[in-house]
Amino acid sequence: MIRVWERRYGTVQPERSEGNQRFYSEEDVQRLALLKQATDAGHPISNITHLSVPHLRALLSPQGTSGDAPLPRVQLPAASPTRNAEQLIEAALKAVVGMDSAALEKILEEGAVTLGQNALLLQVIAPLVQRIGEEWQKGTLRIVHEHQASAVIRTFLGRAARPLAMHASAPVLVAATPAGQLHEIGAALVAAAASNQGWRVVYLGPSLPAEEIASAARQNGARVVALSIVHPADDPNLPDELRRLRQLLPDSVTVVAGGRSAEGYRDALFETRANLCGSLADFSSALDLLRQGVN
Ligand code: B12
Repeated sequence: MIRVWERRYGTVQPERSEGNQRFYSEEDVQRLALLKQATDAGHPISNITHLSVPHLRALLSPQGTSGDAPLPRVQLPAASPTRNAEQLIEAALKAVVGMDSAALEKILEEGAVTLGQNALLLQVIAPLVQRIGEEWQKGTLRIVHEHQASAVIRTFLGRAARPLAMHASAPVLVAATPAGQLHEIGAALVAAAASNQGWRVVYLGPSLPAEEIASAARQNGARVVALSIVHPADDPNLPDELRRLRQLLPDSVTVVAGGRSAEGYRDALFETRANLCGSLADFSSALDLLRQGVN
């Protein structure tokens, strides 16, 4: 138990050690128990690890202090100024140019905290991917920069699409790109956006044949299949894939398609009763309507 606590609350020096055995004093054990109570009560661990047993007791007393043990002043780190979406994008681009994956990840995490997940997707990640594409086209960024950035963004979105506490009756959305569509970030973006809105997301990744998408949708009782179509805009096989998918899906499943090249398949999408969705914001509104049973 001490080992588990130590991992969370910092190392406690054992009173004595014999071989692999470590012995802790009564006070060490009390201190760890008090640290746990204090973190359970909402005190950040970084603010309290240095406190002694009497100070921790004082902190946990109903008055928050006790007469005989004045609490030492805790030096809180100075609050750093909040960066807006544009500043985060600029910082993220610097991290991409510097091939600094850790910094890019930190910037995305910062945005999730300061802007919220949904705004992060719409105002930072989507425009950032767009900018990376433009810089790549201009030759300012190389393929390696783009690959590395895509990997970080893809992993981050994968985490964002994982539900924290999902209601058992949450509607299910399957996200994928159809066969031949290798760009994955659009699908990962819609997966994260749907998850933020309380949908249970089954993320399949890129380039899936219609049979596989339909089978995943059936197995999970999906209400929506979201398809991202980014490149190319003129694949002669894709209309057939869309038709086949419609045939294999139950009528109750709505197909929503988006991405910069979805427009290129407008006729096949119309024929298969799929909804063409221009932006992530429209997608969010569409999901709300679908959840209310409006098709
Ligand atoms: C990352 C990337 C790659 C990566 C993909 C990695 C991965 N794991 O996905 C790699 C390196 C593999 C790659 C390869 C190529 N790529 Co590329 N790539 C990109 C980049 C930078 C991002 C792509 C992306 O995921 N976009 C998806 C989303 C984020 O953008 P979007 O389509 O505009 O979608 C928006 C909305 O529509 C919505 N959305 C997206 N999907 C969906 C789905 C639903 C249901 C809804 C509601 C909404 C929605 O979300 C987005 C945010 O607003 C783009 C640049 C760009 N601006 O997109 C180029 C880009 C798509 N690539 C391009 C090209 C040319 C290629 C290559 C041909 C390059 C080459 N010479 O090899 C190959 C093609 C590979 C292939 N066979 O398909 C061109 C395509 C040009 C065109 N006319 O179509 C682009 C636009 C770059 C450019 N400016 O030239 N690419």
